[in-house]
Amino acid sequence: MASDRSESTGDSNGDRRKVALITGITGQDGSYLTEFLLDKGYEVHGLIRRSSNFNTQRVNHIYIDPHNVHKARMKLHYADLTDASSLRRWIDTIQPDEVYNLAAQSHVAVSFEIPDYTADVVATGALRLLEAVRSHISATGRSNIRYYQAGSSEMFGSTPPPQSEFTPFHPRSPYAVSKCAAHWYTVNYREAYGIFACNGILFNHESPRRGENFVTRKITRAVGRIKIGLQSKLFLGNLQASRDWGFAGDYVEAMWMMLQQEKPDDYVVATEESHTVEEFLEEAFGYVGLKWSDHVVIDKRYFRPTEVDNLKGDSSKARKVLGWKPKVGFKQLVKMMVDEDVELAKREKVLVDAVCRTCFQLQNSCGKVSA
Ligand code: NDP
Ligand code: GDR
Repeated sequence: MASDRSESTGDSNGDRRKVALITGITGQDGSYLTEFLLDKGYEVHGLIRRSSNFNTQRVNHIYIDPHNVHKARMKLHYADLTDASSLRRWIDTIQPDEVYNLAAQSHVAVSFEIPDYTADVVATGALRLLEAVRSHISATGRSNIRYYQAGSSEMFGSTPPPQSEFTPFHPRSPYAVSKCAAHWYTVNYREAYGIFACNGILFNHESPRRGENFVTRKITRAVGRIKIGLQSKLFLGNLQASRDWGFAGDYVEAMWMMLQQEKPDDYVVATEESHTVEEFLEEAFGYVGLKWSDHVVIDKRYFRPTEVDNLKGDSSKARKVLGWKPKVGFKQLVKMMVDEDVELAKREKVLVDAVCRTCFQLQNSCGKVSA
């Protein structure tokens, strides 16, 4: 399945292609980052974990059969952040220039249900990957390898906004505590071994590819289905939490920019604008002419044992040093997600109608037989 480094064909002028290794390639950010790096001419290797169903839906559209060696620049390999040997093996085989650690059990509420597993993947998983990079450098002398750690605004937790690189962490969930550990492992490997390792402290970023159990996508999926008549109610938890929501496509560019600097460092990436969940509801339902209060039902099940009330980033360092800024604003983001989810609901409706028609015909023919 894997190609080794000697197969990296390089571009037409003979320069060797840059090689990136991405954990979490099947997730929202992994898919956007892969598109971004392929556009830049990289060869991209993604680590995927085994699942009983295919989990590559977000990257299927860019996948080319690896037997087509001249065209296939994205390659997938089985590994897991809980399996240190698989991480070291792929780093040795692929010999990447850049490693992006995006894999995580990334759902905050779920982390209260499976804290031990969350810590194993998010905290110790990052340590395993850093250690694989360190031992690979030590064995090969390839010291120019660069590492990106997907940090989160959840690390700030209950510390009031605006949150910047100087804001103290006060994590409020097993997920956030684990991300803090991963953050400090990254800093430690940079200081102890001189590894080019960066922490991106990214605020919430969304897209039509967002997992369906995160609040923005849960809302836009419901808006689409309610509009098309497939659903009437939407069950939610705390509507007063405030988040700094940006577009995932913009944020993966910041990840790459961090690894192109002369020196490794940590950066906050945010839109610097914050909205409550209720404001998101207002915007999303309002956009298709619906009233959110006619459909939303509060369900205690979705409240968390400890909540993060208010996140709003100060990304002035990223804007100044990296030259990064977001291109998609709040209203545009909501519109983009609702538009896609209305289309998705329409396609669902066609299927539902077809199934209903078949059932109706079957019932009729069964009726005739039994009559
Ligand atoms: P997703 O939940 O969409 O994707 C997570 C990815 O991690 C998936 O590819 C998943 O695989 C993979 N994964 C999960 N467990 C393991 C494991 N044990 N071994 C290997 N791979 C695993 O997350 P996002 O794309 O939204 O986020 C990317 C990263 O950025 C995450 O680390 C997240 O915590 C962090 N982050 C995200 C923010 C956001 O707003 N989106 C903000 C700040 C940080 P599978 O597809 O099989 O489930
Ligand atoms: P978050 O995102 O916890 O910020 O983590 P999520 O969309 O899950 O929650 C945002 C806020 O909405 C409130 N909420 C609900 N949340 C969900 N999921 N489902 C509901 O029904 C619901 N009702 C209200 C939550 O309480 C919360 O306040 C995301 C993840 O991508 C992390 O991996 C990432 O690190 C952070 O963003 C930055």
